[in-house]
Amino acid sequence: ASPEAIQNLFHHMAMKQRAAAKDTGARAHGFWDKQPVPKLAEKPDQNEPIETKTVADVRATPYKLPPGFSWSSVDVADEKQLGELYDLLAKNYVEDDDAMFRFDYKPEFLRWALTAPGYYKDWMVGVRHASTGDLCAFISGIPVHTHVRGKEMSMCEINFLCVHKELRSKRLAPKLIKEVTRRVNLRDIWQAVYTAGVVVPSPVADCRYFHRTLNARKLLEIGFTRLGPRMTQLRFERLQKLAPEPVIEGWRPMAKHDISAVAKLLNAHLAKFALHLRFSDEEVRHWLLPREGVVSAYVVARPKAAADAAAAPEAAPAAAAAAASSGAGAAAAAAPGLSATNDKGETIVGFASYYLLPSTVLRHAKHSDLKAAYSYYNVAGEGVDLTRLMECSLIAARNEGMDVFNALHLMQNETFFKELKFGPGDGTLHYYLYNWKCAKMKPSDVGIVLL
Ligand code: MYA
Repeated sequence: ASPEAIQNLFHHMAMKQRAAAKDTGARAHGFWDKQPVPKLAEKPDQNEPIETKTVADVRATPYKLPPGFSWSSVDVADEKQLGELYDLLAKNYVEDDDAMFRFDYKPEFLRWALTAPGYYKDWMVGVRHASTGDLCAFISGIPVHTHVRGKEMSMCEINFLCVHKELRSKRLAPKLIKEVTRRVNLRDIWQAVYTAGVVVPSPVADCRYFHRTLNARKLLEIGFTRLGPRMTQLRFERLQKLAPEPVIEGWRPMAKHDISAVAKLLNAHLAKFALHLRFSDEEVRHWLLPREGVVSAYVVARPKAAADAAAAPEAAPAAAAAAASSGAGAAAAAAPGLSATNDKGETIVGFASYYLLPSTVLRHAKHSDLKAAYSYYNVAGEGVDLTRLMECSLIAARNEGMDVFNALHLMQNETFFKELKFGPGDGTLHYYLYNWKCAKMKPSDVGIVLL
């Protein structure tokens, strides 16, 4: 059967999608209309900031909160405060439209997501009830190096905007956004990148979620997936079967001695996309070295002698030189054969990673969680086929007990969806830039995956 024929209805949950009503620009946005972001109807073709200010222009004191609330930077290195943040998000963060699932970012995951190299405590903006001290709202920023259509900038990556359910629709979210903006601006940073399921002015790209079933029975039981017409559970399970172990020779978990090779490979690869981050070795160590239950990462390593034999004599130096540089030109030149040597002299020709983010299954008699792996960064280098690389990731995620593997329709992901039996979800994730105006991008121009 073709993937279309087996197309089961994906009831998802690209969860960042609440109230994604069609927004054509007609709706008034009391807050966003006054922010330095492009209007919804605009079709910009520049590549520049919308407003330019200096630190001296920035308000020195925090914005005023309604009576009874106070600002409180959340110290995620402190177990107690990390636990408070976990509780707020576990009960109040993103749900799907039908309130069947809610993201369950675990404390270890939150610590990883928020203690990025060079992070600032004051960019972890919390709001507490003054009387009880309870954390009731949050937004975070972390520093990143971002490239937008050839311009590199220090930016802030915004995530985890959350207001307690009892405090919704009171315009607390704009307060949080303004306060985090102020704190970011005080460090002389004027742009931000963020994603959301809702449409506000104005997405730079729109990326659909795709899903690959790993545990068919469970996904059917919890209502994440429904069988299409003429499909039985048995047939569905059979169609989703994967090999017992990864199928690429040299596939193994990424280790410390791979960090600099992975950084070279990844930066050379990402330079192909109009929107991407640049990773230092320290950032690769933080974001991509495997952490149990948080992020999994694998390399395809060739022993030194085998790598020499496999590479065409004249191609090897060019590929190595290109991989050693992260410039855009280098990536283009290196496209057919990226590789980099690790600290043990092995040649790294492939890299794959996914993060582990469960959701709580709400009001279900049998199941309490949905274990999901999310495709993160992947590079198919010299002699490695991206589809086979991703097949290995699916197998590894299934072997780690995941129920589903999710991937956005960005970078080159579309090329493997069909063969690997991913199906489209019903959610779209919108990418945004704050205080930047540039031409809208296709999903395949996007090279950033946020957590
Ligand atoms: S996306 C995840 C967002 N979180 C959730 O969906 C969790 C569940 N929901 C909630 O906790 C609340 O509903 C939230 C809104 C907190 C989302 N992105 O206070 P309100 C606008 C941008 O009365 P509430 C993520 O984390 C809305 O259009 N704007 O609403 C990335 C309206 O403005 P306008 C949003 O429901 C976040 C106003 O807020 C979003 O009580 C990136 C209503 O405020 C949204 N997801 O609370 C944030 N949701 O009238 C931007 C609502 O104009 C960062 N709104 O339409 C910008 C860069 C800042 C740094 C810049 C540095 C240079």
